[in-house]
Amino acid sequence: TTTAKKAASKAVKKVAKAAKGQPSPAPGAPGHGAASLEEPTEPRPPLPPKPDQQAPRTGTPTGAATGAPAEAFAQQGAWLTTSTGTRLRDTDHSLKAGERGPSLLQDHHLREKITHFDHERIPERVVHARGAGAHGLFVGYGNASKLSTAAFLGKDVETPVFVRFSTVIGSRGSMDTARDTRGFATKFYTSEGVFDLVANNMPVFFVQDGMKFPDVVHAAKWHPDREIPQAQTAHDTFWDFVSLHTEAQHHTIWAMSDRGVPRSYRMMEGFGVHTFRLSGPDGATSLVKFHWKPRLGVHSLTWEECQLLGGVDPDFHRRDLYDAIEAGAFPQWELGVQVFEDTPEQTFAGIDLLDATKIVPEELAPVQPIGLLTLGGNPTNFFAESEQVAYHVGNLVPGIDVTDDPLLQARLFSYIDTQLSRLGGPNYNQLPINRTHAPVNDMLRDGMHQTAVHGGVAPYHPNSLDGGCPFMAGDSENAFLDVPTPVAGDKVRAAPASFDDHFSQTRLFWLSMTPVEQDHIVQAYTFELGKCFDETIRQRQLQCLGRIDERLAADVAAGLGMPAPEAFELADVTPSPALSQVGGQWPVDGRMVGIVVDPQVAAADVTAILEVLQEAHTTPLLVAAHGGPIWPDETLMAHRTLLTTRSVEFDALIVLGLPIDAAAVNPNLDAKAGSAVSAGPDPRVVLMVDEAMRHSKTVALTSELADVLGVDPQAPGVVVGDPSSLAASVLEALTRHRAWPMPVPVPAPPA
Ligand code: HDE
Repeated sequence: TTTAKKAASKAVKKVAKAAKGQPSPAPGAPGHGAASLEEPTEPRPPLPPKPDQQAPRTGTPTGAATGAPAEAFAQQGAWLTTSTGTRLRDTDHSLKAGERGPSLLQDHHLREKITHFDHERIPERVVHARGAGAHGLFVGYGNASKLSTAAFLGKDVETPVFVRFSTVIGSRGSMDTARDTRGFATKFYTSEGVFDLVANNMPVFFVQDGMKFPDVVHAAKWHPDREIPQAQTAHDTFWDFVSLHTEAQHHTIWAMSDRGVPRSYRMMEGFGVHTFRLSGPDGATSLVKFHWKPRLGVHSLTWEECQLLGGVDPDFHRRDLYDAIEAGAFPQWELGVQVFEDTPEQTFAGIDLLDATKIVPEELAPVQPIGLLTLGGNPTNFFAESEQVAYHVGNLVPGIDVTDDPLLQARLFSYIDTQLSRLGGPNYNQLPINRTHAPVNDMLRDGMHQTAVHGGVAPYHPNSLDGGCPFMAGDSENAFLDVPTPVAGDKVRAAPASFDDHFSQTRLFWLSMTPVEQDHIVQAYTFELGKCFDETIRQRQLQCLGRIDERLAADVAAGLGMPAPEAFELADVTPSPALSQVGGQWPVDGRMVGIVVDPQVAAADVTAILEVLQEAHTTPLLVAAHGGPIWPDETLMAHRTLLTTRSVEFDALIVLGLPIDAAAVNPNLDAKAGSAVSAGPDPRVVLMVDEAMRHSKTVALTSELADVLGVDPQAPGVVVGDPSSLAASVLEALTRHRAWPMPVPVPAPPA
């Protein structure tokens, strides 16, 4: 009736008014999602917008707005509409000629829905397709203000950022734990415009000249005929290229080292790779290399973990980053610089600063911290933020300029060019995630996906019709400065002689590794070359290894069952211990601890362990025989079961009980174990412990369980004790990441 309708409408308004300004409930919280199993069909007052109906977040966790008119994008109200706001009464059926008849061409809702869906995907990035982003805040220490006028480096200046981590080779859906270089790109929304530091987790690059970038990428990506292998360099074309184009050997040894298999994005260093030029308030310039240093230290997975995770949890790094941020274990990095005098030679200690295949050892030029980055917010929408973010090495701010590094020069062209096919036109800087927080007054107009409505009639300079606006800024208005540098020489396609040394720093890296890291490098080369079919390619790469180190070449040759290469004259280099990631003690925030329990374990012991671990900002997960409550009269629930987890998910294991999955036992497992139920522990528990130990993780357990599982209490990483003491021991051990050294068998060279 009309009265009922009026009453309903009044109620709607009242609720809407009360709800205005209220944050909508978080996913999983009461009020969010289904309260009953039935689909809600009763008309009801509009609720506050669901998260996916809210305006895309155009600000950052710090609350800084990007300037996007949020309301213009808002999704509002309780009723389904077309994209043009007309309310709809049905979205389940096409408009048909009769219930069993054909669909009608006039069905505008069907066409809109399907057409939009048909175009939901955009081309993936040509490299770095697979990635994950997060919002954060950068705070300057102020000590770089004498080197650079960049405002965001000022003391206590807070700058919102968006960081995207990535792998390089795989497609968007490939596994996170591939052996690969990782991208570490940061967009600083500074008061003076956007500054992008588009970095990697390795300080050197495969090629010295951008001209060679398509070559190395074509070689590293899948074979063009079968599009395999995905996300890996373990195949002929990659090794064909790097063994011929030997400037790639330095980056290759980094990729074969533990740096190629990070434990977490949170535990990686970042490197700007190129040398940049800073200009200070007095006009003085200096050359710098940028470094990100993670507060949690640099840590890696083992290769076997990577391979298992590729199946068990292909999203391992993405999940790790998201979960750590949700849990409040905000990852942090210090930004640092190595500073060099801006001399005409642009060298330091004989190292060519324009050669992106060279590092400057930290022992020669210490990394000086200049600010702190904290990642404190997950994206609201993966596509709108992590996918649409567009980095560009040419997004610079006053006080930071580029150098003549020929790799960087090509990147200056590539990063905006690639967005044209990826984001569909030249207006991608208007996308919310790319918008600067500084006022924009450009004269760029029109084009695909133009969302601004520009006023005025004179988008040209000079003009009188707009009163001459916009005006050119000078030094006093903080205009960007292309630092004037002298240029001379003939126009040539050539590289300087200093670019010819491809092996001395490669050897330096090898010699800087501890034995366990060297063993991992040997294993990695052996694995990758073992996947190459062409004998010549393997031989050629063995020769390259011989030019790095005799033992390296001999051990890999032995693993391949091939003769070691002849002896080469080796460079005399001083190792840089700073390159090793073994040693030291680090915070344990966000580490995963698996706790294996059964109903015979005292629930109070488990609760006590959980408290200690949670207080230390680690994430303990209970592994039990089945889902749901573990003890009939306790609220503690299993987080994982023997079916849903594997040791590789955890940094450490605490084994308190022996769950037996009596009901669900897989017949194959049964057959293998000769009835898992009656003949001792479930083979999956045995496997978990065995794997964790093989990966040099801490395994903590009671002495009775050590007996039952046949675990040697003296083995590296094994902690035996009362349940009450185990959590503290695990936390202490985790500060060192693993119980190195782990014995990695190296096959004896053939006689
Ligand atoms: Fe990139 N690179 N790159 N690169 N790069 C891209 O830009 C390119 C290089 C790096 O999370 C592309 O938007 C050339 C070095 C990262 O969105 C493309 C050359 C370093 C990311 C491109 C290099 C990087 C990219 C593909 C040699 C470390 C991901 C999609 C001259 C310092 C950014 C895109 C993100 C992405 C070109 C070399 C890092 C095609 C031509 C050296 C972290 O423009």
